[in-house]
Amino acid sequence: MADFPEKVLIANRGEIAVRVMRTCRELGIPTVAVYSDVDRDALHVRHADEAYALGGQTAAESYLNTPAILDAIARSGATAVHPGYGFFSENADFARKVTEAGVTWIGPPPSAIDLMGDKVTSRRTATAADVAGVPGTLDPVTKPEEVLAFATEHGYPVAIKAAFGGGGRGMKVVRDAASVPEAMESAQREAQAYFGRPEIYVERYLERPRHVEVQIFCDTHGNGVYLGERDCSVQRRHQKLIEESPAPGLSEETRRAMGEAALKVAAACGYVNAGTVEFLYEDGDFFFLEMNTRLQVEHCVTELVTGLDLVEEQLRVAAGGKLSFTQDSVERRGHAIECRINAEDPANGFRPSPGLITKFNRPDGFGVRVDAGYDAGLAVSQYYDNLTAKLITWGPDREAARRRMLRALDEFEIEGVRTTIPAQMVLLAEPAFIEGKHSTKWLEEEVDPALLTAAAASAPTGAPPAEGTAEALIARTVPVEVDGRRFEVKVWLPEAPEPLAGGGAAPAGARGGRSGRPRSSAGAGAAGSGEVASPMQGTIVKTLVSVGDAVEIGQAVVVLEAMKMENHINAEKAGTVSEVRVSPGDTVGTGDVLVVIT
Ligand code: MV4
Repeated sequence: MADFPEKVLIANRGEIAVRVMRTCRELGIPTVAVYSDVDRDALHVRHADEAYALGGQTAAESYLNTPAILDAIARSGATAVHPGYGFFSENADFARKVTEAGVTWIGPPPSAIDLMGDKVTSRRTATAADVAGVPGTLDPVTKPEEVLAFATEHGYPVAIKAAFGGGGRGMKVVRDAASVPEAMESAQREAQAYFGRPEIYVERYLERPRHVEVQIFCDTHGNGVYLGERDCSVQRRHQKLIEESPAPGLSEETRRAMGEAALKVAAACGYVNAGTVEFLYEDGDFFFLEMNTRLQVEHCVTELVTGLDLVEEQLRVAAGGKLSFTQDSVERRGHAIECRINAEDPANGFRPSPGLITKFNRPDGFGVRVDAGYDAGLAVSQYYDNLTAKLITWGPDREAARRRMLRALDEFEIEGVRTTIPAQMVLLAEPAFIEGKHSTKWLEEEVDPALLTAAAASAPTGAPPAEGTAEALIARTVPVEVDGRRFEVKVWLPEAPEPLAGGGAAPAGARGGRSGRPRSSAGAGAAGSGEVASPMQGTIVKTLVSVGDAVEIGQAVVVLEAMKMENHINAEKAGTVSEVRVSPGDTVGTGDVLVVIT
């Protein structure tokens, strides 16, 4: 058996396609790119030895076009397919089609993808393997009495979740018995609307959990190894912004227990290749959440800490080889942090900021890695996700990696699109992050949104300030303290603000903070407006209200898809829906009125 596949087709785009090609090149393996019409000049096409057009613009027309990709595999003579993450990476049917064509799938067995892709079967699999999820029901609940009985036993708050859902959508937190019936009904309604199945189940609700996940690797010879954990608690709307390894404050004992639990889950689903087992971690306890059956975006922090090339290992294992390391030989050294540099505007609720990149100067230097999917002269399209690059720093300890990240973020110059960089610089300098005390609630509920707005509004973009940012802005130099050292930072603030540092001014664009804050802050949708306008160009996925419905402030009324992200567009005032002007499938532009509330 050969050590590695002979020729690899990468069924993906952007930074992950480039990343896989780099390892292939180092190993002398020829690579094949596929690309959509929009991606004719994309970076991943330039890095490949050969490239095949898929046609189309949208993901469905291109990177999710099974016949076109199978055709490119056949025409190129590729002997293996790497799916990257997203797109087909967790699609068992596609994996089967590749295998049936006599081509190696660089990923887990389709049966493991199926088992772990379903929340109910994955929870059952973990439980059977003696790995506990958050205490909860394994079977769906239908009557309020079942939830009440559970709450009596375990206490409030409890979480009601969609059985066939994911990503936290449709999750309801219930804090007292009186709220149970209504919360159940609403959870069932949302589960039906989002996932087409109304089944719900109940769990104890953890107030401030951290998201800690374990990287595992299994070969076809029965070897399984865990490669340490990553803390991915800095996220908003389930989009991670900063990841790191090791997780701050985790004891060696917990790390080992979590690693062993992750391997039990992997063994229980017959896992092969790279995978990630996610846990919620709170007060020293950890609970199984789900398993991701792919190489993840944040795999790089594990690479920097272990010194192992996970893609090389994927290629080796896919070719039938044995893992090149054992549990005892894995060494972890120092600390790594990753920032996802997204084309998003932190001053406007992190809304997508597609467009032409006019300047792209990457940071450099010791301990700095950039995995970019774009360069100057390339456009970030609304059709794909908005990750432009990953910036990863390594240091001998967390503080060194953190300072290096701040330095590297400061060096990174991107113009033409707005990016998450200013927000990440603010977050990395926040005391809660420095002390490692942050949780999954931190960014959305505890960080002062005015800090993010002000920092982002001051960032150079080479583009005019986005519509809907705070109106009358004036330049101002404010002191910011980082590790007890003062820096003067130039920011744009609304006229007559309070001082920024400490208390934090609240520019006009930033509303009361907290997770439920309205997202549509475009000019037209002034505070309390009954006209719910689209904050961006996109496609209507669902309407969540009908004429005559009563709505509350902050209640989602429409689901809009833009750049592969689903965005909930919320009501800015309470009232009754008098018009719903859109239906699923409609394309809307920025400022279009979607729903009218009177
Ligand atoms: C929870 C929870 C607290 N308690 N379940 C959100 C995504 C979904 N896969 C699971 N999620 C959560 N489930 C209980 N019983 C808090 C979250 C949660 C979360 C989890 C992981 C990463 C980020 C999160 C952000 C908000 C809420």
